[in-house]
Amino acid sequence: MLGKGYKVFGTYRRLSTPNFWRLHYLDVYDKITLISADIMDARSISEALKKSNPDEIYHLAAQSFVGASFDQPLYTSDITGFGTVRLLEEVKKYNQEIKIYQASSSEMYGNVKTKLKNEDTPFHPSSPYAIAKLYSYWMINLYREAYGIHASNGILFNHESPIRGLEFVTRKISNGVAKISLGLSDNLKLGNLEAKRDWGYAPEYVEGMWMILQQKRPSDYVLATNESHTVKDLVDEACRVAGVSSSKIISSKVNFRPFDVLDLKGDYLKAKKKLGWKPNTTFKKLVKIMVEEDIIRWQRWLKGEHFPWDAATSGDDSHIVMRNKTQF
Ligand code: F7E
Repeated sequence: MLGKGYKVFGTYRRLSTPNFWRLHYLDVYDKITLISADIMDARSISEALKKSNPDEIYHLAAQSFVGASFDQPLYTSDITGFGTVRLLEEVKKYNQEIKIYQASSSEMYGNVKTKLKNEDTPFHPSSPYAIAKLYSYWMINLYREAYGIHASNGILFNHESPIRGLEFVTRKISNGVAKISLGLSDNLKLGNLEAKRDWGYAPEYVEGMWMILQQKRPSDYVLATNESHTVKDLVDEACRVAGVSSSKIISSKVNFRPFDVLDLKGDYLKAKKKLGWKPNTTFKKLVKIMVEEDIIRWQRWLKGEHFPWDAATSGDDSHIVMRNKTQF
């Protein structure tokens, strides 16, 4: 957005430990205006609108981890579902000319039988997260039809990059095999290796989000790669790139969800025809980008370098910090 000449405002939730490492990694922290706001708090959304007076809003705020939504279904519904209505209501009051992009999700299709999913495929959500996203999807449709707001859904299939959170399977694997390759860990425990997903490269999907809002008329678009691979395929490719034996990657029942979506493959034909959008990064290239970046990060960290990232200072990997006391 900065590259396109936009003045960018970003909302953030106030935390006792600020978490802006991605903004530093992308070197945009000093180039955007940060506004403290919370999608649970309508007044803070109203204030954010007054402070930024936006032309376009990209609404990605959510409890976005499907696994956690089974443990916290009400919290997920409130943020991922009602949060969108709080935003829509404030936009309706403030300025109905603002264009809104809603981060809808391929998870909304759930275990529907249709192989290749497009904008006309019926939804069959299979998690509290997916149900909350579907609620938002319909609210966007309603505000478009009832109030004429330029509100669009991007139905995005999994989109990944080296700044993906460590709990998601792609990054869990890239970080895990990077550590194994450097002797920092012995194995990696995952869950369901048979699940299939349509994984694409996030920067290309963000370009697609922007394209969606540049259309004269609001509409809903699938962004995907038209390919799906199993988690096992991802493991094998990541291990190949890192030079690690895939026997070190273990499937553990502890990491299975109560209910999982088995196969998600999207059809981006409408986005191609109407937006001129298409994905360029192949599955293998994506895995290579992520694994190589995590290996480089761990190597830099072992040399004592400090740079913006998440792994060594958070969660499962913090014990490695303890082992390498010389780093601190
Ligand atoms: O899981 C399986 C897991 O958590 C992918 C979010 O961005 O994309 C994402 O949702 C698959 C599932 O992503 C582990 O059971 C196996 O079948 O990386 P994930 P997701 O649930 O597909 C959609 C489009 C969104 O909208 C979401 O916000 O991998 N899997 N073993 C595992 N998954 C995790 N996380 N961890 C494992 O150990």
